Amino acid sequence: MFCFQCEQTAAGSACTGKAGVCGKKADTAALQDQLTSQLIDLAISARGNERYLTPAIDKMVLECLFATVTNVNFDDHVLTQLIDRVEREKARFNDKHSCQHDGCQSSTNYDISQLWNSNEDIRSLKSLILFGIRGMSAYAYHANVLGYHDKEVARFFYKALCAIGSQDAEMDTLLPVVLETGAINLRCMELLDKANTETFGTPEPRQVSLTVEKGPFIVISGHDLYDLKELLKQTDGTGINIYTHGEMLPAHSYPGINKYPHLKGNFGTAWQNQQTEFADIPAPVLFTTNCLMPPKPSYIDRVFSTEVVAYPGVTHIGEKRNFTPVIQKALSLGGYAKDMHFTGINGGKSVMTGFGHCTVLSAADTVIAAIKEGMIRHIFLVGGCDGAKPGRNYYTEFVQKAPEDSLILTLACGKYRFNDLNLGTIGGLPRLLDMGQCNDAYSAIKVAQALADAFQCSVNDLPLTLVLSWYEQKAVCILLTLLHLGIKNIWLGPTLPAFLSPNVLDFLVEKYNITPVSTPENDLTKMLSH
Ligand code: FSO
Ligand code: SF4
Repeated sequence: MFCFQCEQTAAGSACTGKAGVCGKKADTAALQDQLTSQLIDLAISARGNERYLTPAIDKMVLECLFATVTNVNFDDHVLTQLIDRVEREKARFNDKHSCQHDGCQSSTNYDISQLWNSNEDIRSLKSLILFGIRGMSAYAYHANVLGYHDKEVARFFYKALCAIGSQDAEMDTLLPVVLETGAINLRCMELLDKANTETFGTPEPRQVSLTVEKGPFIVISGHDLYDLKELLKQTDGTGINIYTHGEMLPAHSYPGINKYPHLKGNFGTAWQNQQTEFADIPAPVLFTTNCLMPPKPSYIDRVFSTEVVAYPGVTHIGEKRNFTPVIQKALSLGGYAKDMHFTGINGGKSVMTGFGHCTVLSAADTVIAAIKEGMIRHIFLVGGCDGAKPGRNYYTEFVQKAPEDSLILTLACGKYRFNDLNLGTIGGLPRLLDMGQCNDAYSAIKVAQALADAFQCSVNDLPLTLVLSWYEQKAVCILLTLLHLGIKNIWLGPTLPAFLSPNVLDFLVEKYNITPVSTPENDLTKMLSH
């Protein structure tokens, strides 16, 4: 196998043995490669005939890309079915609309291993595109589940797949597609923000308890708010309480979701701690998206999955979302006999969430006045993914050492390193503002743009520093969005992506001044001296 798409890749270079660090086996990796190759073939076949692409084909493409994101789908049977579906779709498409475009016929039957073995700069740029669209597919998928579609977003997946499959691509033809991936992802995050807020209301700040009350309960993880809403509806009046986990935490801030009184709190911390945190809870866990780690035998019978998440031996809940098996499991396990007062990793008993762009912008005058009066010296966006590497303590220390006259915005699962800390208030606002899930990077961008407008300067000239942590492919598409917007001076860690070749990295450093994180003390000194 060859896979280097995530931050935990073996030895910081690539997973190549019998299994990846994430637990993905070589056979599964081969099927994911085959699936990607098929998608590239389909996109090449469709070039010039896009008008014949149907919403059903678009949906299938999203599912297939999403199934290759890290920690989503480990099930060879499901991946084989997806490959068959793409194969059938491609054959049907070719039968009906054979492509006349120059070079198309010779380009079909693409083999992605050509990419892994190609020139390192071309491989690097094509990887940025491929991993970017894999991440973006998840956001488009969640928006689609809520009935929101965008033709431009849907079409771009084919364009990007064609670029990955092109035999004669050069750096200067691939770079614009890399940045276009960022531009389209911005549109896609905007679509998902609209889908979430129009469906569930505008997020509002909420204090979320980390206590699990006695009695039966279900833990729900991942990003899909629709799954949570359906689960809340189906458990209403059953005596079962619901707790969010990982990236589902910000769901507490949506009025259409927090209106259910049996949505009680949040259980556990970031995704990489699940194998210990789930080992002995008397309750089932439902995974709606990444990040699923291979469940241990001690609890695999309590794990359930929905949508594109799959793992051999884990019960999958179908598209109709009949959660009866999860509900029955919760009732049979019965939950704790007494209230359990869990804490975050720093000992806090609750966490705050819900500072989306509407809430923060409604306080924009306060923030602007506080910056002008010198009460807020600097704003840090400390956002992104968590992961298992010890170097990620950087982010906890960074937040602890950031000066008291700084405001800290955060989003995605990296916040579990520090979201239970009490950092006090500044200008009447909590110093630590959780803007939501990784896709709520859209909120952070809106806030940064509003501040830049207010100060009549560019985002790069604001007293704002982005300190990002990455793990998987959604972080890649978000990073590309920031580059598309021309945002410079991003600090990135805990290590740089293995798929950046030295030349591509040089380009990013030169053009955008992307800097790897070092130590919180050193970095803070440099950040505050600008
Ligand atoms: Fe991924 Fe990162 Fe959203 Fe986490 S981008 S790893 S579970 O922050 O959150 O999906
Ligand atoms: Fe390795 Fe990450 Fe690929 Fe898993 S997803 S095989 S850990 S690079």
